[in-house]
Amino acid sequence: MPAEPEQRFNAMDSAAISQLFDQELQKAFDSLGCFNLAIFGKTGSGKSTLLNAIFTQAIAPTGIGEPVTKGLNYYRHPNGYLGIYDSEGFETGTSGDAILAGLDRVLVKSNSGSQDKRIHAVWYVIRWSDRRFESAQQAFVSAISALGLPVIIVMSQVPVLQRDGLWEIHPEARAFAKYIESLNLPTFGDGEVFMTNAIPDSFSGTVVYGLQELLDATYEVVPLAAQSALTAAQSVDGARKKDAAAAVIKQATVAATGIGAIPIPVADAALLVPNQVAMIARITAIYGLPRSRARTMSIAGGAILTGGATYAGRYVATHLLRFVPGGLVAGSVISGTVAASLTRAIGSAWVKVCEYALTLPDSEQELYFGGSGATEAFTRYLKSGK
Ligand SMILES: Nc1nc2c(ncn2[C@@H]2O[C@H](COP(=O)(O)OP(=O)(O)OP(=O)(O)O)[C@@H](O)[C@H]2O)c(=O)[nH]1
Ligand SMILES: [Mg+2]
Repeated sequence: MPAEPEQRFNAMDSAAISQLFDQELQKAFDSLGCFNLAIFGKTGSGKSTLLNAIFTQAIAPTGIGEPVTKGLNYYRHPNGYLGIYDSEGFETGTSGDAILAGLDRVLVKSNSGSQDKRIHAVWYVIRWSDRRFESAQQAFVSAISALGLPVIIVMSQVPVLQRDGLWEIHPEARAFAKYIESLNLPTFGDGEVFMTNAIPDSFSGTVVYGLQELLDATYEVVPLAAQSALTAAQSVDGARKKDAAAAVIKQATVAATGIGAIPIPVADAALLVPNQVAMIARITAIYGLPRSRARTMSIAGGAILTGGATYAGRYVATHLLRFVPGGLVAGSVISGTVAASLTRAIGSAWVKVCEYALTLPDSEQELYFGGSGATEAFTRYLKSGK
């Protein structure tokens, strides 16, 4: 009797689980949709650097961009959830006019069907050390707003120190931001300027600053439908990913309760597996882990779920049956509860695996999921969570 869950589970082998995981991961990425950001600012203002600091994996800085108009390219992240309209080497004036015309065409197209390239937010980047915000730049910002696009003004490369736990922003950067704000441009927060520094500098002691605030402002202008994609794409706000993952786990837990309510004497781990596979695929997508590595992910996912389900079977066999010896009805009621708590445990353990993977450089992520690292960590988290 105690061996039964494992035997039933074996009917769905690791290869089948891997395949299912592949499909579910694809589905999970697809259902996130795409968040599209347009980023403008003079050449060297720090646009690419800012993008790299805020989003999970770098968008290729050169090459594969799709030209929208002269000076404006569209890049789609390989995971599909992030699109960037980048105005590389952009200056105002003639090229500004060309870009506005290009933007207008993008808007017309996305209003007439092609939703997945719709622009959700615009960042206009001003390098603080330029100390100038020309009238042509102001006119450009106003013109984008007039197209109906939400613009957020970002000041980049701002020197910020941290002394005794307090932020110290370069007073001249502050003064420059105040000046820009006094123009009351028709942008987010009535011309509010978001001061940022995207990379730390050990020589001057400058620290990373303002990325969370910029991201929060961006969430405020982005429609609900594109927020899940933004949550997956960004790497600054771990709490947003955690919340989104918690919602997925909750859904899967409810589903597991239903599956477990079928009057069988022992919670059948194999019956829970498809639901759990879908759950970990959706969590994986929320963490923005590379779809390009879906194959290794899929193998890891198979191994992990085999481990998780076997563990689940053993848990049921050794713990549950001791308390409810044989009782069909009582057993089925409890098996629903157990199915739910096992699913929750698997989801929470997988969140920890993803959180850790996100701290690794891209090349090591591959090793982590391809080797035994993720499987071992998952089993460890699963055991410690119980
Ligand atoms: N210290 C510091 N340096 C930065 C920051 N942002 C950009 N830089 C530096 O400024 C230079 C230009 O940054 P990019 O991100 O390439 O600028 P860009 O706006 O993408 O320029 P184009 O692609 O030519 O339009 C690089 O050498 C960066 O390392 C920042 O926040 N802090
Ligand atoms: Mg660039």
